[in-house]
Order: sequence, then C-alpha cells, then structure tokens
Amino acid sequence: ARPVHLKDYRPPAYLIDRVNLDISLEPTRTRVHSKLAVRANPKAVGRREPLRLDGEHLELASIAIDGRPLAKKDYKLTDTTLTLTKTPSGPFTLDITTFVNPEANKALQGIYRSNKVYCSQCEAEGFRRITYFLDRPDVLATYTVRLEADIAAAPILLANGNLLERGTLPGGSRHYAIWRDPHPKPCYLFAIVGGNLAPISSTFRTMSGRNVDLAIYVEHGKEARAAWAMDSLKRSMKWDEERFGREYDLDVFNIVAVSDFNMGAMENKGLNIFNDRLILASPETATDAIFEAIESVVAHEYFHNWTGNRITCRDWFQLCLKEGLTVYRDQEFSADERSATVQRIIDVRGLKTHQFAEDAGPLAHPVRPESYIEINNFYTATVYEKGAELVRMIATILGRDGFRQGMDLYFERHDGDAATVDEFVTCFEDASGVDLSQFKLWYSQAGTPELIANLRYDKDKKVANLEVEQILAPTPGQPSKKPMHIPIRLGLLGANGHDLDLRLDGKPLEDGVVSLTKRKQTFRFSDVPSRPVPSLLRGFSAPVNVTLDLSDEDAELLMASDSDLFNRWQAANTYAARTLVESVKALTTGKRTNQGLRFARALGSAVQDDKLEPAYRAELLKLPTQSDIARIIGKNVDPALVHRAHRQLMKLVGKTLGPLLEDLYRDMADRGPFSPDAESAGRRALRNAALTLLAARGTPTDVARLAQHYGTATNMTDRAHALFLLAGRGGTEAKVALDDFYATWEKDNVVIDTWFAAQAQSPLAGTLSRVKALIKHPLFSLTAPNKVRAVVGTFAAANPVQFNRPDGAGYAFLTDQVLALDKINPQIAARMLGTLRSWRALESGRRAKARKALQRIARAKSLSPDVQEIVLRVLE
Ligand code: DPP
Ligand code: ZN
Repeated sequence: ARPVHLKDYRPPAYLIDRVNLDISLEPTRTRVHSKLAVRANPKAVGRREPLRLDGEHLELASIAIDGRPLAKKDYKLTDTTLTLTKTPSGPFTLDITTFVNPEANKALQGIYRSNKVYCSQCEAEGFRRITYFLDRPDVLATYTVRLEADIAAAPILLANGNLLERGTLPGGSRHYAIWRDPHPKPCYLFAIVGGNLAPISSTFRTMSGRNVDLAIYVEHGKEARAAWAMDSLKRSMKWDEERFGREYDLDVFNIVAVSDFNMGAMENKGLNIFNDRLILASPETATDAIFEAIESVVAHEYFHNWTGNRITCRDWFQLCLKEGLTVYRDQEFSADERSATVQRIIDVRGLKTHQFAEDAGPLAHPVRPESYIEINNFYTATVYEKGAELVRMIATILGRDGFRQGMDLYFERHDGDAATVDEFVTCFEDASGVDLSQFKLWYSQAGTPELIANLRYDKDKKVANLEVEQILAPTPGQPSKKPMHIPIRLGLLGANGHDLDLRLDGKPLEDGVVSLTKRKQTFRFSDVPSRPVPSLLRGFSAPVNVTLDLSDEDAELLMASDSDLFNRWQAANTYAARTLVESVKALTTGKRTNQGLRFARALGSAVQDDKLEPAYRAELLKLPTQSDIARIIGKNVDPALVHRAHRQLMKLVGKTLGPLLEDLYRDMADRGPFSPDAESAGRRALRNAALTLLAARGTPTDVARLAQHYGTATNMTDRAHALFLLAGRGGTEAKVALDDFYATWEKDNVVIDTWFAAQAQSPLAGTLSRVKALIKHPLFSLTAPNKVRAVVGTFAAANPVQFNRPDGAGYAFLTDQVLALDKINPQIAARMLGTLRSWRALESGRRAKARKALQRIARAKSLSPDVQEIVLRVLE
C-alpha cells in the first residue's frame, strides 16, 4: 500500500448526485443493486479521465450504463478498483450489482453480522465493501434505500433518513422497507440495520416546534437499560439548540446497539450505530464512568449531525474538522451537565495519558496529518482530543461571544459543504477580525510544546517579570518548528493565596489571558505588592507541558488556595508527579527521600476542605498513573521501579491520611436509592478513592473492608471498583470475588468484560499466564473487539508492570495476538500494536526485547496495510 498525501488532493473528476440501493439481505450472500446518477464534475473540466470506482471484497455480477450492459472489455477490474473505460460525455445512469458475504465479514467494515443482526460500518472506507463507488467524503449524494430480508430473521429494517414505505413480499416470508434521506451525504455516513431487535421510543419537540420520533434498538429484554441513553439523547438535542442554535433536521432519529463494533459509535445520518457497551446501563450493570461515557458519546454522535454530517470533510486529512470540533462540543455539554471543573480535570487527565504519550513517541503526527497509508490508523487521540484543544484555544483567544459568532458563520457559510480546516479557521478570523495565521501552526506541527517559565520579582519597582520560553522538540518528519501562538490563562497569587489584580504593561488584563507568540517572551506585570506565586495555564488553556521551578511552599499554596480550581488540582497532581519521579530516582540510586510524607500532608489539607464538591475531592486523591510517570521520566524507564514507587506512595498516603480517609469512607456512603447523577456519582467516587488508598495501606482491617465493599455493593460502580482492587491484590478474597462476579454475570456479554479486564490489569506476577488462559476462555473471542480490548488491550495498555516484564514475554504475547488478529480484523490489530509505541523510552533490556517483538511483526508475510503502517512508523 502506498501513502496518500494531502498535497495531492484534487476534486473528483465525477460526481454522483443520487444513489438508489436495493439490498437483499442474506447471511452469506447479500445482493446489492446500486443505481447511480453520475456526471462529470464541472470543477474538474478539462480532466477527461475514465471513471474509477473503489471496491474491495466484492463479487461483481453486472454493470450497465444507461440500461445497456457492459461487456468485459468496457471495464477494468482490480482487487480495489473498477475502471470504466468509455462513459457518455453527459450525465448518465450506472447500474451495478454486487454480492457480499456478511457472515464472513470479521473486519467489521461494510455490511456484517453481529450477534445475528445485519449492520454496517462505512467510516472511513467501508462503503467500498458494499458496492463500487467514489468512496471519498467530497462526493455527496441523496440516498434511497430499499432493504429486503426474512421477516423472522430481521423484522426490523432501518436505513438513513425517513421511512417511505414498507410491506410484505409475495409468499409472506420476506419483507421490505424503503428509506429516503433527503440530505446529501458522503457514503461514509450510509448505514443499514436488519435484525430482531426491541426499541424504546420517545419524542423530542424541536425549538421550531417539530416532533421527532426517537428510538433506541437493543437486544430483546435489555430495553430498560437503554433509558439513560435516551435521556442523554434528549438532553443533547436541547443543549445543541440552546448553546449553538442547532436544530435536528429529520422526522426520526434512530440508534441501534450492536455487540461487535470496531469503534465506540458511529454518527450515520439519522441512524447512529453504537457499540452496545456505550448504550446499555443500569445501576446493577454499569459503573458511573460508563453512565458518563454513554452520556458523552450519545451527545458526541448526535452533535455530529451538524459538525460532520451537514458540514462534512473534504478529505480524510481534515478529519479533525469534524472530530476535534465534535469532541470539544461533547466536552462542553458534559461540563454543562456536570461539574465543569471536574469535567476539565477528567478531560485533561485523558489528554495527557493518551495524547501527550502519542505526541512523545514515534506515532506523533499533526492534528491535520499530511500523509497516511491507512486512514483508520488516524482515529487518534491527537486528531480527536488535541483537535478539541485547538478549538478550545480558539474559544479562549476570541472569548465566548467571538467564538459563537465564528461558529454561526461556519454553519451559515458551509452548510452542505465538504469543508477544510482552513475554511473553518477563516470563519473565526472573518467573524472576529483576529489574525489566526500563526495559530494555524497548531494544525500542522506535531508534538507537545514545552514551556519553561521563570518569574522574577523586583520588589523596589513592584514589578513581576514572567519569562516564558517555548521549546518545540522534533517529531517524525518535522526536525525544526516555528514558534506557536499559545494562549496562557494565568493568575498571580499573593502571600495569603488571593488573586492579585493583573496589570500587564500597565494595563488591566481583564480575561487573564496572555498570548505567547515568540520563542521567548517576557510579560511584565506592574503594581505587584509582594513576590507572587504564579498560577499558569489556568483551566489548561493550551495543550502544553509547563516547567516552573516552584518551591514546596509555593506548590502547597496553590494546592490550598488557587481560586482556579482546575489549577488547584493541577498543582496537587504536579506535586504528586514530582514526588513520584524523585522516589523512582531514589529507588534507582538506593537513596532515601522524605518527599512523600510532605506531599501526603499537603494533600490531606487540600482534601479536607469540605466546601469542595466530593467529585473534585476524589480527583485530588487520585495520584498520577504509572504511565504518566513513565512519560514524564521520558527515557530509560524501568516500569517495575515506577510501579514500586507508585505503590509506596499510595501506601504512605493511606497511612498518613488514614483517619481522614476512614471518615470519608463512612460519610460518603450512599444515602438513598441509586441515582446516576453527577452529585451522587461524585460521592461514590470520593468514597472509592478513599477505599483505594486505605486498601493500599493493607492492614487486615483494610483488606476486610475491601472484601466487604465488594460483598455489600448495591451497584456496579462499587462492585467493579472493589473487584479491580481485589484482583490486584490476589489471595482468597480475590478468588471469592472473581468467582462470584463470574457466576453472576457470565450470561451478560457486556458486563462480563469487567471480569476479563480486572484480571488482565492485575500487577501480580501470575497475570500473563492468567491472560493466556483467558484468551482460551469460551466467552472470549478474537472476532469480538470488546473482548480483545478487555483482555489484550487492558493487559498491554493498563498493566505497565506485567506487560513490560523484563523477560519480554508480555511483548511476545502481544505480538502473537497482533499477528492472529491481523488475519481477522486489521483495524483492531493495528490498535493493539499501538500499545508498543513508547518502547524506545524503556531501559535497554526491555527496549531490546520490545524491538525484537516489533521486528517479528515487521518480518511477517502479508501484513495488512493497517499493521504494516504502524509497525514501520513505530520501528523507524
Ligand atoms: N464514529 C466515530 C466518532 O464519532 C468516527 N466518526 O468519532
Ligand atoms: Zn466523532
């Protein structure tokens, strides 16, 4: 496979205005008849090219132009294309019949069957596995779809848009439905579903007074578990009207939950298809984290209707145009529905763990990549989460109103378009008059900028000079970089911890935001009465790392009293990270450090403040993860030492704050019936955070408390939390809990993944052999992405100490799984392989073992383009 480059983009030579599909669903031989209205693209006149359609894994039965069948010599067929050598000069109709095999389709792209349900996945390039087509997002057509299937196997038949007609066929065993989507769309948004599913229904009245029928289709018997998703959908629809003035545009909105799905969910026009783990929830089966994820993913896919569907992407290099923007929108929704500060903490934590790690290794790429071999490899934390940060920075630079005006202009100017990132940014420039040309470097330069900050205080002049330098380390293919436009929201704290008035170069700085645009810049604050403590990057105003030499006292002041609660958390988190890095160093050199005790006490006083909401206090109590520490250390990492340091600090905090944690554990117990709302979830989170630290202390009482927490849990949040902790400790208590969990949930295909993951994540020495046994378990299957993610993904991505065993057996196991998976589902295989991306940062012994594992993959025959691309980039 050859790379595709952004610079080679050309408009399509042909356009397809209308698509009529007639799909007759059969398990192993589904017939697809497609009738296309084709014409030459007026924007590409002068380019007399043959019509070349994309198509893969298809059996071609017939082709006709304007009703006349084509002979073999009139077209050329390869594994990936169908080229028509002679086409009429004016508009024409193209009829193509193909056959596909849904049952055999384990790549889960195109039409496949999941748990007997026919469903489809077309983003990014799955439509070419259904029929020959111009499978690119800048070809927009209206679709009419006739579906036909056995009534018994598929009583429900769904496609995009509105239902036109349905009926039974002569003979009575088969039926059909005709759906029409009036909105022109690219083929990646096409979808169909056929199956025996049960709906829950509701309606939504839009702001202009239209009624929309809503339905969520799930497995029979699981209807009650779709209630939260429905509630989330209605709140999302309302929010998009209020916050962005966006109204829904069809008479129906359907969601279908399926078991086997490569992604989390898919925003097909009017027919979203979801991984069932992101729809099904009840207090007994889903954790608060899952309730939260359902709310945000339902919102995300719904918000795509405007940012993604009404305005789509010109080409796949522009993926962040819809994904970064839509993540930003779902983050804002969650912030409004829940605690904005806690939401920001969760989002930033995720950004650092996934995106910063990606940016620091061989898979680093710009938010708008310049080339790819397999586009599926670019559905990344960089495109999504960093992409969202770029939109957030635009909002910070322009302010809330300026940002809204830019968005309004974007919707007005580009509705119905396949647009580009440049066009998006231009809307904000045109609406505000602000020049964003330097800012646009964020889309093309990869890597996490490093800010080195220094504050010098002149007590005679009462001036504080904040000097900031930006360092832009090389990333693959980008040896040197230009300085970026970095918005820094900041405050200066006086000795009592209060905010001082900010006067920048003598003028009041109202919004507290300065723009760093040069490599090195000094911001001069006047009328500063005493030496201040800087609070930088409030609310995480830019996706950067900051180095600022703060004394312990300064860090403690920020932790205790920063008025920006995000930064109060950030100070605690940075303090914890610094403490952990020091103790890893101490373990390496055999020296002792007392830093931990000081940190624990500071943490105690911060958490004690009961004016703070429980969810926030829970975030304070969560230490940085082992992978965060590994990323900060950056080279010659020994994951075993990181793990030890982490355990020691947890234990020390548990011991030092014991009585406080015991109080919290008691006080935060559920007071009434379960409710998934943010306030109740926050109390559970704080209680479980306290439990975690107490369990780390490890006295017999603590272990008994943990076992009891499992045994008496009345909801999945508490039960799963205890299960992970117990599985991480081992012993009789772990066995009892795991056996009980298995016995209770073995028949539940979603919930049982928690049982798999809890074992795969255990840092105990026997975990790899356990994981090897789990992939042989009857409930495990390599063809089910959720199972692969629960076992292989959890082991490789969330169990640093056992995955990175010094003997390399963890890497060898991953290699075996990647090679086996690559024959089944290349997209998931490539994902799993990505867990090795930080191998170069390991100490030399493990590094050599990881290299060997990667080389074994690189040498394997007939790799998919997906895996081939990742292994080449990771080894480069
Ligand atoms: N379904 C994926 C998402 O919504 C890709 N579009 O992000
Ligand atoms: Zn998306």
